[in-house]
Amino acid sequence: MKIGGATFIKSVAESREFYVSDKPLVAVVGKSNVGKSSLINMLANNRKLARTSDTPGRTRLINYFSFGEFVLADLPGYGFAKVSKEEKAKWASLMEDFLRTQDIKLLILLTDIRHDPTADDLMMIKYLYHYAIPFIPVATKADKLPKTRIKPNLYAIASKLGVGAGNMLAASAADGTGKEDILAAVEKAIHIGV
Ligand SMILES: Nc1nc2c(ncn2[C@@H]2O[C@H](COP(=O)(O)OP(=O)(O)O)[C@@H](O)[C@H]2O)c(=O)[nH]1
Ligand SMILES: [Mg+2]
Repeated sequence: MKIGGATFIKSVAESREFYVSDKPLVAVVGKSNVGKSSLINMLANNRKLARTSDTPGRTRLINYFSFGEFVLADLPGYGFAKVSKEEKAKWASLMEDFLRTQDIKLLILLTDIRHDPTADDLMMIKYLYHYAIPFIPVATKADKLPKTRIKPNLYAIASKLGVGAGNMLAASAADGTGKEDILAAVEKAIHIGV
């Protein structure tokens, strides 16, 4: 699938502001700083579309982007230690509402290929199975590993997430690894009826 000119739609902080459209919805989720916004920019061929940051935990909003054939939601990251209890509760209720009520055709679950999945990643997987949300696990920042470490790390992460090793994708926003595979998964998911 070719992406021609993705654009920002809006940011929302409340469930009642969720973006409604007749286009299929795809979402990206993962811990703060894992590379969600960078991955979105890679898919869009536009480094300036989603704001990326070296400081984790800045995005407390859902950012929606139009990718033409589909809408992509950049979900607020989890696992950032320095947020208040109130903020955590707000995040949890926003995420729960989103996962429970939005018709998500595909969710891209990002982890860092250099690290074991976190407790929050495992919790997210549980939610995804519970709400029967189609997802692909993607391990990003693959450019930070020597080539020989990519497959072993990918398989170790798959095993810890409890997903099929063959379904796990490696990605890198720095060198474009995984872009075609992710877009192919999106295309397949958005064309499966309803
Ligand atoms: N080397 C490398 N750095 C990355 C990659 N993806 C993200 N980063 C860096 O990781 C930091 C966090 O990225 P960002 O996309 O803002 O993460 P988010 O909080 O999940 O949206 C930024 O400094 C990015 O430049 C990648 O694939 N490779
Ligand atoms: Mg971000």
